[in-house]
Amino acid sequence: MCLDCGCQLAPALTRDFPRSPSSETNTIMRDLLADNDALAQRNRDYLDARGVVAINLMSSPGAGKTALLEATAAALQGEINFAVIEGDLATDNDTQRLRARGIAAQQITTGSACHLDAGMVSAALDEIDLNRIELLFIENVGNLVCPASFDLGQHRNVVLLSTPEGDDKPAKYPVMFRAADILLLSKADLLPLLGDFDPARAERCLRDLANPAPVITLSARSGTGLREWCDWLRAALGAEALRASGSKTNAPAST
Ligand SMILES: Nc1nc2c(ncn2[C@@H]2O[C@H](COP(=O)(O)OP(=O)(O)OP(=O)(O)O)[C@@H](O)[C@H]2O)c(=O)[nH]1
Ligand SMILES: [Mg+2]
Repeated sequence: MCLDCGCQLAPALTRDFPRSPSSETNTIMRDLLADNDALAQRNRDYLDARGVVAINLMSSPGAGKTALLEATAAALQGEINFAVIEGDLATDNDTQRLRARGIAAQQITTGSACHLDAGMVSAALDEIDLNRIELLFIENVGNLVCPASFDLGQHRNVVLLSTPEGDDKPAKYPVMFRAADILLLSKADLLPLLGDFDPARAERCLRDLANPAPVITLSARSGTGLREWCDWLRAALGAEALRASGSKTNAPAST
């Protein structure tokens, strides 16, 4: 149970469980999110001033976020420099994995919190040499619910749905999938073994949420889809550079 975000107090949308939060709870949660949003915008301004584009990677636990970062580092070597902020409840396993491959990584261990927030990211930013990078990945805590509600100061949201999870997840976790600027259907190498994951159905579930984001079927293991993913990253960097040269900073579409 999340002790930080109050998710256990959120109203359940079912006739059998008609629980609604008190007005006091509503006020506390609104204040909490407003404070977070203000700090997130400070993070974004800080990153913009240094020409760094931040990407919030979200998925359920084990969908392949760290494996994707490892494969991305290999694919972009010598072209785009990036660092990673790693979010987990416990251990620095992922940070150690990335550092072993020469990727600059900074761990946040959240203890009991099931998501990162802007304050945690702000503290981690102090530990990263932003002068050496153009791109910052923030690997959020594995969770398909709360991370989508907390702006961190990122410029884009990337959501992974791994094939063993089933193709109906966008329908079941709409808040997360509405927030996606791109959907990666990960572990595509397992498609022939699973037999019942239909990428077209997963995409239809996303479109039913009125989200027009691109969908890439990808495998960090086989390399399928990595070229399209890297092209999307290049386009995001280009778009942000253009925006920074002309106008004000933008939050991702739906945080
Ligand atoms: N078959 C297959 N397995 C994969 C792929 N990507 C990751 N895995 C495996 O999936 C497991 C979890 O991968 P991670 O990259 O640690 O997943 P994660 O999303 O970072 O996990 P958390 O940080 O714990 O949420 C590992 O055993 C990986 O080897 C893939 O493309 N294909
Ligand atoms: Mg990981």
